[in-house]
Amino acid sequence: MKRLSSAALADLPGDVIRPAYDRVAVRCGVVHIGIGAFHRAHQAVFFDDALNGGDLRWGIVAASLRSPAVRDQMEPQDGLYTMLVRDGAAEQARVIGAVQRVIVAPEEPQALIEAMASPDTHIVTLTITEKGYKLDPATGALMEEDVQLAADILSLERPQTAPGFIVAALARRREAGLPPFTAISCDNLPHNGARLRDAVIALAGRHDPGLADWIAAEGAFPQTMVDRIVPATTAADVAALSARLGVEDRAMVKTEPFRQWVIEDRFCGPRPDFGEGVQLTRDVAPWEEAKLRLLNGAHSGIAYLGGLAGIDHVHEVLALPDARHFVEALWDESETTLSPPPGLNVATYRRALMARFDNPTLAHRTRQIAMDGSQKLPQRLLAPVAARIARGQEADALSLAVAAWIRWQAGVDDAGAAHAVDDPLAGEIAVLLSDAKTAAQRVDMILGFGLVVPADLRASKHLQLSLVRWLTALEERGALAALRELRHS
Ligand code: CS2
Repeated sequence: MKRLSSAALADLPGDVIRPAYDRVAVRCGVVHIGIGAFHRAHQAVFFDDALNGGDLRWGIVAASLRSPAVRDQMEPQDGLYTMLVRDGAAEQARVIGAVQRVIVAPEEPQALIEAMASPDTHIVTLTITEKGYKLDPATGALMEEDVQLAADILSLERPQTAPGFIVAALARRREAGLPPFTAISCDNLPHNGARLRDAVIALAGRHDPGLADWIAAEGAFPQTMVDRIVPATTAADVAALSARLGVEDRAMVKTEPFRQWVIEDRFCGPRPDFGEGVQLTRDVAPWEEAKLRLLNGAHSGIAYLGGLAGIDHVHEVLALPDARHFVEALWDESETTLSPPPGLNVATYRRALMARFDNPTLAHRTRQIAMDGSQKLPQRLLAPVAARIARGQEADALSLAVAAWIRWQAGVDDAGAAHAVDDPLAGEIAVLLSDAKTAAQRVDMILGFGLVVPADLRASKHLQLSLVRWLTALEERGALAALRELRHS
């Protein structure tokens, strides 16, 4: 079957939305690092909106820091891909034209630096996942023991990390007398802008203190909250869309109607006139905290409990007898730790979230969300636990979610089926747990693990008891029984 391409656009079925602008006239004002499905269904769509609105400065040069897979999918398609928005029976297909070029950074590091150093580039966005920032979670200092970062500390000839590429490109811009670009982290991390700024300035300082000062004075690293559920595309999704389009689209993404991007209004250069779905604000933190603790916190709980029960998708977990109660109980606890921004009605938000989780056509896999738990747990679950414990409140539902993550580390579900623990710290955690003989010992080992658990939680007797209770329930009776016990406790 022929591939989706510029030439194929005219022959697509009439109900497929396609770029309303001349792609040849587009300039690339954006470089994106980490082009996965989330970028293609989120930031790229907002820039595509700007292009559709007639401002042709906002094309994207995108980069993968590791694998050539996305480049190999998109290059034969002239950078085009379909975004399929699914909601129950309704499905809308839109071809996104914003991505003009994809660079595989290890193959062409200079091409990526040049794109970022181009006078056309005003914004660099990043989705490099929680583990891409290379900062020690406990101290906030550069993770010098990280092999790739260590290489970038020695030399920026061929950078390997996102902060390395940014520093190399900013050095070029400074030499050329250009202003810095605005660097926007789009990862689900608290204070994501500050983390990126810290990593970039610390790394720049290792190479050239003058450069670090210039970045600190002239650069901008707005904080953001990003939200859109984007499940990984499956081969069946590609086959179904190909049948509908009459051409094959190997770079398609599927997502929900909802989309939100809250951006701190701190740019050091031009930005598009963002439209629907984007909010510019002075203070992103309360938005981010609410989203991380309500949406992502529930997601992680659903992923581990559902995964242990052998259930593949989020909407199927919610069909279990006691799962909705668990989610509501977790939200009841987390909600008390928030300072919601004006404009966020938490009750309405919770109802909308439950409906989003229920969307059956998304088929969001519990395994996908279970990935990288060690990087996700602190901001999603442990922070609200700490806030409640500090006030002498219990955190039963949150503790059950944390215990389910501990149980997940064993690599087998309740039926004895094996799963891989996909996590950068999986090896260290496995070693840590290997000597523990009882649930209580496992909890103690995890509570003492400073890379995940903050110091102020370590001494909490209350948390320790609660985790032991839930881990024992999970190990002895399984996730479904634990959910039932939470409901009746
Ligand atoms: C999910 C998120 O995989 C995960 O960890 O919780 O990707 C979630 O779908 C997004 O943050 C929604 O905006």
